[in-house]
Order: sequence, then structure tokens, then C-alpha cells
Amino acid sequence: TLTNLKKLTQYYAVTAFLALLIGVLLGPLQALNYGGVNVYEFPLLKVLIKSYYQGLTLHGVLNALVFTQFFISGWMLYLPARDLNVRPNMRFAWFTYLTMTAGLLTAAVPLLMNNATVLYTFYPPLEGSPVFYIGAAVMVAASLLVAGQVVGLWLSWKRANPGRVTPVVTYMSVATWLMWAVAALGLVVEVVGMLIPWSLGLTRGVDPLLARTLFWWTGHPIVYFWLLPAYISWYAFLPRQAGGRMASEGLTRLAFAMFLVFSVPVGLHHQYADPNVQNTWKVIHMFLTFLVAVPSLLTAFSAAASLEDAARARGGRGVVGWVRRLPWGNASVTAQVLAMVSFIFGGAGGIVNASMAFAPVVHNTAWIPGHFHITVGTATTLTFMGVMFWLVPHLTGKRLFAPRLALASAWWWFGGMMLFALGMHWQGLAGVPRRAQVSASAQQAAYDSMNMALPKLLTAISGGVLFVAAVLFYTVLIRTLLSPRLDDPESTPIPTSEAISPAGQNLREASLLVRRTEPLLALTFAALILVILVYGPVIAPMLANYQFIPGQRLW
Ligand code: HAS
Repeated sequence: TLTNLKKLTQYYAVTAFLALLIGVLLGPLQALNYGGVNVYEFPLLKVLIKSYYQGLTLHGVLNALVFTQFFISGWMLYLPARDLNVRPNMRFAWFTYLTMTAGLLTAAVPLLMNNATVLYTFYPPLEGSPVFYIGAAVMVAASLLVAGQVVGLWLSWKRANPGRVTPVVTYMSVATWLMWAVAALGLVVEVVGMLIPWSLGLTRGVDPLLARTLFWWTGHPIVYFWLLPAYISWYAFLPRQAGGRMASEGLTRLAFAMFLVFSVPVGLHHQYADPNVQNTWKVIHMFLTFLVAVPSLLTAFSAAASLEDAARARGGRGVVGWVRRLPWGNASVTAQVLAMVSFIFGGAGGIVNASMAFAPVVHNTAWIPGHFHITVGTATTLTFMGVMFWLVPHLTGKRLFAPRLALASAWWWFGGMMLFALGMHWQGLAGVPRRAQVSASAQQAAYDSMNMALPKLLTAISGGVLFVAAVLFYTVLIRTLLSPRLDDPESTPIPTSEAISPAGQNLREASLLVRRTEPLLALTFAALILVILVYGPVIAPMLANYQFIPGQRLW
């Protein structure tokens, strides 16, 4: 029943936000570290967390991996099921949720015991407890089960509705799940084929270069697995919430089709500094990275157009003056628009990272965490926070607690992330390394050689600002969840937008763009071929020359 589906979605979302709560509370400790204060040496904290690296591992795993995966799994099962008006097999859906939670709890034990302090990239030869890798593998496997369920729902809908255009919310969700299925292959092979047997002592070593390459096969497209569910909201829901329409359905589909094909074959842009990978392939991955920025640029223009449509419908005037007429009093809209604004800078920084000429300046410096806090930390997280402001009332029939507090939390989060990003990008350009404890000599040397007082201060302050944002947001969320049910949940509808330029219902009458982007399975096949073409020649020599490097055991 619908009630059961809503309950499941609520479970996914609440588990996600609980993980984020713990992860976020660790954030200010990292920010203080980059502000020059090593709080990890405080005796009280030492009882709980053994080192800066354990804190950083927990922070990264909970926020970037656990929060995103749980929220997205619930969100992208619920939306297509409602969009197609079909009911998924709820036993299977609950089984998947429980499997994912079991994976999370399994991985949590060694993480909390400081037996898997390998950071969220778990690069070998750092060797964590096998329990951590097994838990992580179960979590990823569960997400693939959700992917399978959604693709299955879509295919049965297609069979029942021949010749119909897939509704756009379903289109975006299925494209994202299919992209994730191709993307996850690298990580699955790395963890199941290499890390688990190695950490169990079944192999005498592991090949770090191959492991890193398989990791980044998944590790770059995973950022689109985090981003696209936010894009779904920006395209399909935000325009209606702001009082306007989606710009063009065709363009929306084109953006998602491009993400499906081009998200994966780009991972070497994380490995420009790695030896034994031919430059030719690094350059090819670089150009493909520029290509995968194109659907985000399309999104920037479409999203801006739909916001302009909304603001003009509300009486907005002028070339930029219309911006003032957006509903800035609405917490859900404001959170998402602020997430978009910060992503302009996050995206621009990404293109800098991807450029081989700039990469050596920024790689492995504080610039990189600066970059990903205004991408996954805002475009994704702040959007999901904004979504929660309507989703919780929609799922539960409860009313949003203190909407003005909700609004304030969005501004504080945005402000905190922008400050953090400024401080960290600045420190990175000065040569301060990332993942460096404050007492580490390299960081000290960089600090001593330059006047870093201001960026250090900005970074430290941002931790406090984000802490306030978290207190405000979680007050709103928890008080909302604990309040009594007052309304029929459906009285807060899913804010599905109309399109200025819709796709129509029948494929035969649809535009060329809509028809060409409809066959998502064929596009997935094209994605796979492209991945094999650009990864085959990179991975084959690594396999032929497999190195058994002994591990650096951390448990
Ligand atoms: Fe990145 C490293 C390149 C996007 C996350 N990235 C990372 C890491 C993370 C991450 C977590 O090429 C660190 C990994 C690690 O630990 O080592 N990134 C890119 C590129 C893009 C990009 C080219 N990244 C993301 C997204 C992320 C994310 C999205 C998370 C969700 N990234 C890199 C590279 C590295 C990297 C290298 C490795 C660096 C190194 O050396 O180690 C692109 O996809 C970005 C395209 C985006 C745009 C912006 C479009 C703007 C939009 C907003 C419009 C706003 C409007 C508002 C309309 C072109 C859509 C209007 C407002 C009104 C008020 C009206």
C-alpha cells in the first residue's frame, strides 16, 4: 500500500539523516584542524576518537557514502513508483533496506573501534579490518538491488504501455540508476576481488595501482550518483515550488542521457599523478571529463530559465532584478537555490581540477576538500535538506516545525560551506596538503612560509557556522518528526512541475530528441562499450603485471 511505501521512504530518509548528524558533528573538528587547532589531542575526545584520521574517516564515510546512499535509495524508489503509479514489491523493498542497514552496522563496528581508519577512499596498501570491506560491499550490493527493482518497475510499465514516452521523473530516476549500475562495477571488483580476500589473508598482497584505478572507475561517477537525485528536484519539483515551470523536457532528458553515457569513463582525472598510466589515456579521460561537464552546464541554463519563469510569474522585472521575486521566504526553495548558487563555484573548481595543467597545483591540497564541500556538501546535501522540508510533511502528514528556523538553517549552511570553501581553496593554493593533521610538518611548513592567518581563521569559523546550521536544521527535523500527525499526508502533494516545452505522451508524436533519448537500455550499452574502450587498455597491462604488495595493517 501507499502508506507502507511512504513508511519505507521515511525509514531510508531518517537513517540517512541520522548518519549525517553524526558525520556533521565531526565536521567542526576537521575545520578546527585546518584552523590550526588540534582538538583531537583533548583528553575527553581521545576517549571516543583515537586520532584525526579516525575522525576524518568517520566524517567522510558517514556523510559522503552512507547519508547519500540511504537518502537516494529511498528517494529514487519512491519517486518513480509514484510517477508511474505502480506499487513495488514491498517485501523485497524492505528486505533491501534491511540489507543496506545490516551492511552499515557491520562496517560501523570496525570504524568505531579504529580498526578501519583507511579514509573514505580506502586506498591499499592501507589495510583495514575485513569486516569493514564486507559491510561496505553489502551496502553497495543493496543499492544495486534498489536499482534492479526500479529498472524492473520501469520495464513492466513499458510493456504495459507500448509507444508511450517514459514520464520525465521516472526517466531521470532510471537513467541515474542505470548509470550507477555501470559505475559500481569498478568498486565491486576492487572490494570483492581484491580487498576482501587480501584482508582475510587469502592473498599475499594487493596491487595498489589497480585498486586505485578500479576505485576511481566508481569514485568519479559516484559524485553524479549524489548529484543527479538533486538535479531531479531542481528540474522536476523546484520550478513548481517557486511558482514556475520546468524549461524543456527534451533538454532534461538529454542531460540525463549524457550523464548515463559519459559519467564513468573519466576516472583517470583523479590519477594524473599516478605512475604507470600512459599519458594518452589521462588526456582522453580529461577530454571526456570536459564532456561530462556539458550536461551540468545545460542544467545551469535550464534551472536558471525555470527560476526566471517562476519569478516573472510572480511579477519579477529586469535582467537580474527578477531574482528578488523568488519566494525567498520558502525554506525548501531557498535551500535549493542556495545549493545551486554554491554549485556554480563548485563546478568551476571541478573543471580546474580536471585540467591537467592545473591539477598538479591543486591535487592533494586543501583545495580538494574545499571543492567537494561546495558540491556534495551543498548541491547534494543542502538540496536534500530543502527536499526534507516538504517530503516529511508529505510522507507523514506532520507540519514543518518552525519554518523560519528551517529558512535560517539553509542560510547558515550555505554561509558555512562558502566560508569553508574559501578558506580551504585559499590554503590549498598556498600548498597546504589535504588530509594532514595540524601538527604534521608539511602543513606547518606551508603555514610558516606564508601568511595563512586569514584563511585559517575563515576555515575555523566555518566549522562553528556549520555547527549552528546543523543545530537549527536538526531541531526542525526532529521536532517535525516528533510532532503529531495533523493533516492527510497527500494534502502536501509531490510538487511536480509542468514543462514550458513538454515531451507529449506518445513516442510517435514526440520530438527527435525525446525519441532518441528514450531507449535507456541501449544508452547503457553504449556507456559500457565506452568504458571498456577507455579502461580496457589502462587495466589490461596492470592485470598482466599484477603486483603483490604487502599491506600496512591498521587493525
Ligand atoms: Fe569533483 C575531486 C572534477 C563535480 C565531488 N570531487 C572530487 C572529490 C569529491 C568530488 C568528493 O578532475 C574528492 C575525491 C577525493 O577524495 O580524492 N568534479 C570535477 C568536475 C565536476 C565535478 C569536472 N565533484 C563534482 C560533484 C561532486 C564532486 C558534482 C559531488 C556531488 N573533482 C574533479 C576532479 C577531482 C575532483 C578532477 C580530483 C582532484 C584531485 O586532484 O584529486 C563537474 O561535474 C562539474 C560540472 C558543474 C558545473 C556547474 C553547473 C552549475 C549549476 C548551478 C546553476 C545555478 C543556478 C542558480 C541556475 C559546470 C548546475 C541561479 C541562481 C539564482 C539566484 C537565480
